[in-house]
This record gives sequence, structure tokens and C-alpha cells, in this order.
Amino acid sequence: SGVSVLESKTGASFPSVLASSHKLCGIGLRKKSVLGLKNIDVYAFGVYADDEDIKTHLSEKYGQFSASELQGNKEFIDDLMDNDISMTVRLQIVYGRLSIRSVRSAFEESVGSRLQKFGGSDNKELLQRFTSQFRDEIKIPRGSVIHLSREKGHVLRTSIDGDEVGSIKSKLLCKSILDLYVGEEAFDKDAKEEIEHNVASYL
Ligand code: DAO
Ligand code: DAO
Ligand code: DAO
Repeated sequence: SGVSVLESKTGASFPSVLASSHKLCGIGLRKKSVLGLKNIDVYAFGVYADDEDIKTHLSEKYGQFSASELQGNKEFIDDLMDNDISMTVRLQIVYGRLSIRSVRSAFEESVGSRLQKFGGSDNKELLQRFTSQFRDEIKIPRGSVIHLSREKGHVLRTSIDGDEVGSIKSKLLCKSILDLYVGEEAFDKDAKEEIEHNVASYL
């Protein structure tokens, strides 16, 4: 215990183990281009997964392959996203002027596009109803830590600096969030590769 990994550009620190059994699989950076003019670093993130759950759900199908053989295997990632594997994405905010309004609109854009990709039908109204719960008074200063956890039964639990802000049971939503970090158009491609490799090494 006590070991952590630093994201090199921002210096954000990620413990190598979260809670009891969530192991760090990779870290990366979420950037956003503003008006097509400049890229801002919004947050550093770490993706964690329960290594026992990985064994339980993925070993039978993938256990005979090496980590490098599984690199870039889309089915493997799809199975990681679809199975009931406990995972946490830990965000550490590095942008100092984040407003709830911009969180809401970024969420509608990024998560919204995945809800559409995986859910098909129109989730727009549902999404807006959800993001309207991001109350204006919530402050997310630089250094804030947000946990997005997928718990057993595809329950997404969100906390900010240890305070729970809500939970919602939705397989579609959990998958849509994870897709931002490990999917085909992940925010940080190097992080995605690192995560794939480490998940495979837990088989
Ligand atoms: O100041 O308008 C601006 C740029 C802010 C971009 C914010 C992107 C928000 C990304 C989501 C953060 C989720 C915690
Ligand atoms: O980076 O585009 C993105 C979206 C990441 C998901 C962020 C979820 C933030 C939820 C925090 C709610 C605070 C009111
Ligand atoms: O769980 O498969 C399902 C269907 C529920 C659809 C949930 C859509 C998500 C609505 C927006 C929530 C944003 C956090």
C-alpha cells in the first residue's frame, strides 16, 4: 500500500490500489479543445478494475492469450465493458475554472454520443433530465477528485471528494462512461493501450 503513480504532464497522483481490490490499469489525460483554438487539460484520470472480477468473467475466454496478443482486440474490450466487472474511473481535476455549466454540456456531448451509439434510440431527454441534477452550487475546483464507479449489477455511483452525489442502475450508462476511456474513440489512446495491456495481465 501507499504506492502511487504520477501522471507525467500534470503531476496528478493515482494510488495503485483503490478501496480493497481495485487495481490501477492505466492513467491518462482528458483534453478539450475550446473554439478550435486551444487545447486545455481538463482532468487526469486513472482506470481501475477488480482483478478477481476480471478472472471470473474473462479468463475462460481469453486466459490462453498473452497480453500482447490481446492488444487491440475489440471483442476483449467489448467484453470488459459488457460484463459485470467492478471498475472505477478516478478523475482528478486540473483545469481551474470548471463551471457546472461546462461539465453539463461536455457530459451531454461525450456521454450523450455513447448513449446514442449503444442505446440506439433517443436518450436526449433522459440525459438532460439527468444532467439537470448537476446543481449549479456544486464546485469542482482544481484538485477535486471524482470517482465514477461501476458496482455489481451495473450500478454507477458518483462521488466528489468522497461525498456521494448519486447512483443510478443502468448497464447502458456504465458502458457509455467506460467507452470514453477504453472504447474505440477513447480520449487518450496511449492510456487505452496501457489499460488493455494491464487488464490482460490480470487474467
Ligand atoms: O471554460 O468553457 C470553458 C472550457 C471548459 C471545458 C470543460 C470541459 C469539461 C469536461 C468535463 C469535465 C467532467 C468532470
Ligand atoms: O469527460 O466528457 C467527459 C465526461 C466525463 C464524465 C464526468 C462525470 C462528472 C459527473 C460529476 C457531476 C458533478 C455535478
Ligand atoms: O439501463 O439500459 C438501460 C436503459 C436506461 C437508459 C438510461 C439512459 C441514461 C439516461 C441519462 C443518464 C445520464 C447519467
